[in-house]
Amino acid sequence: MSGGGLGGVVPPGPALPGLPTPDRCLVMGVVNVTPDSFSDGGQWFAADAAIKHGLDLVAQGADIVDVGGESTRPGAQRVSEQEERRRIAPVVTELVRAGVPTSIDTMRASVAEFALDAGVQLVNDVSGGLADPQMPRLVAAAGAGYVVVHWRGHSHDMYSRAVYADVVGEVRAELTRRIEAVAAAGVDPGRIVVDPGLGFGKRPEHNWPLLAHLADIGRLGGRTFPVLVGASRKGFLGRLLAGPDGTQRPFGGRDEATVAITALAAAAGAWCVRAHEVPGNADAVRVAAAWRDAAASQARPCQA
Ligand code: PMM
Repeated sequence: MSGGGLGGVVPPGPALPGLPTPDRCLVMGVVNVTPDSFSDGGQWFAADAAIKHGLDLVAQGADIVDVGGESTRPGAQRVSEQEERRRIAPVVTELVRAGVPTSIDTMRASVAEFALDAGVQLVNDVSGGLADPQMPRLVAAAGAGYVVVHWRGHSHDMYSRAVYADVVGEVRAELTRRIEAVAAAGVDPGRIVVDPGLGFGKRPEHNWPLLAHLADIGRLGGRTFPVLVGASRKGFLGRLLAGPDGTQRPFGGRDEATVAITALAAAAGAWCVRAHEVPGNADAVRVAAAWRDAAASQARPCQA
């Protein structure tokens, strides 16, 4: 499929160790164990609440639960490594113990190492291995899946780097370099997932072309990688849905637009979508799969 149009639906990406392999786009539910994440900060900051929330997301249809202990909202300052580990430790431990396919959302190898030892299947590194040079080797040694996100720098000044002449071409070129680097560090390319990093060093107008060319985001250096999409509740949706006076739609009013993106991303062949509110997204990926299957089994020439 060229350009991510809906005419040429491709099947979901290959299996990753320890993760579910249904014949549809997966849903990754988000558990931010932070006081300050941009859309749900503070809601699941206590370990008990975070664990319960993770289990609730699975009951609602999440295939994977993504646990993070550091906010990456625009302008965010970093937390200490010790504090990040303190936040995620009981949550990943309990979710893994409960048999939940779990990913750790961290840029720090030491935090990922704790989570991998606890049994998580996937490392979700929004810096694509740039923030901590130890990360790719650690993931390689563990044989885990690795989400390589497009990123140009930490959140405190990410918009200063949001300058693109050709956002799709530049994101693909930079992701290709990151994939080469993490593969050179020993990560099996068959365990890499790529992510355009919506909102990370990108202004609203940069996110839409990346979504519109989703299939191209996964085709890098002669291989096709599974693609993860993290659009949930992000600022570009708030901007799209702004009121007549220009006031952005608040976070809680962006879930329907998130579901719309999920349906379109799944139809365009995304491997997984990352979402805060799971039920609508779990429905959307099933709708997209049924649509795709009907298209495949009922292929017929157009008749006048
Ligand atoms: N976005 C956020 C956090 N982690 N991980 C991936 N792979 N892709 C994303 O787009 C992404 C992410 C920021 O959103 P949040 O703070 O609301 O969870």
